Amino acid sequence: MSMQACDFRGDERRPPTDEFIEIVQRGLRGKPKQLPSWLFYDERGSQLFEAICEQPEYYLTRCEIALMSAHAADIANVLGDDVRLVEYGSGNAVKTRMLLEHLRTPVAYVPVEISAEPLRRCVEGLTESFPAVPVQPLNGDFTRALRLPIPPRAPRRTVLYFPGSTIGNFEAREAADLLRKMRSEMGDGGGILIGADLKKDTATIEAAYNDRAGVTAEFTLNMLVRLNREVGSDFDLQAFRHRAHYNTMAGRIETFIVSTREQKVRVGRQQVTFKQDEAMQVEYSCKYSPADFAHLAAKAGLEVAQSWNDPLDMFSVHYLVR
Ligand code: AVJ
Repeated sequence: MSMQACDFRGDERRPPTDEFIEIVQRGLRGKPKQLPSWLFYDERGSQLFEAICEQPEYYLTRCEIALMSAHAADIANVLGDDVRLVEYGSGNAVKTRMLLEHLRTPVAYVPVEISAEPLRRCVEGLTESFPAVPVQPLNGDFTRALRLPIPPRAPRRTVLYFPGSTIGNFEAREAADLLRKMRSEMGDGGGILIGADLKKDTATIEAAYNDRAGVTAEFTLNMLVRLNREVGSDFDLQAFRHRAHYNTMAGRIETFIVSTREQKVRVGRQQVTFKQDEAMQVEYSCKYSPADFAHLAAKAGLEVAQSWNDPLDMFSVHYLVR
């Protein structure tokens, strides 16, 4: 696996077939049409996401790793002794390893991952590198209430680690709901260590979601490949294209699949009509100033105890407490 592999890999992040078709059809009846972002992450999509992380324009992963290189020791100090580290999404490792290397006496590492195979690989890799740290994998959906395994000894605190700015994929309401759920899981003395991409100039952000090699475009259009295979649809891949633009007012990248002509598509037993240039919304990636993030945290009853930026001030990591 690549050095800059990523956090968000859920090829099983989908409901069983009937419900799957129903969700897709409902999204396509919406105005505007819409498809859920978890559709990205089938096996091919997860590979493409890893390739995105290696594109020169996609600064997020590189900068978060640079941030951890610069500050992991300080972060570990703030988290303190006897931490139980619960990660949302099983880390490929790079950033998690940097943290574990500096935590003095971790009680346990609990990767929460919906997809069994990446979870298994994570456990295997981490156990090999950190034989002294008990790994307690949890195969499940981190957006739902978690039942954390009983730790091998009493932790001083439970810290939920949510890197990658994946929080940015949730709309404001859902993001606050997810943080509120995390707040209850971490308990009274606990905390949340969370990555958040910073607001910056539009050109830099838009380039990250429109790489020259076209990997992000392929990642986006892979959704249609997946629908053709799994739902039984006949999207013509030549007649749709990727579009990602930064909405300055909302502070987020908005990704669309755009129909290049007027056309009809069969989706299951349904017939869906597209106008020329009609856009289907497929993903938001929110960007946060430090004040934005503090505001989001406050909505969930949390405060920012400390923040760190990478050396180029592109990406941030916040430590949230009650
Ligand atoms: C893994 C969700 C953080 O939003 O930047 C990358 C996913 N989408 N390029 C992001 C993504 C298009 C990524 N996250």
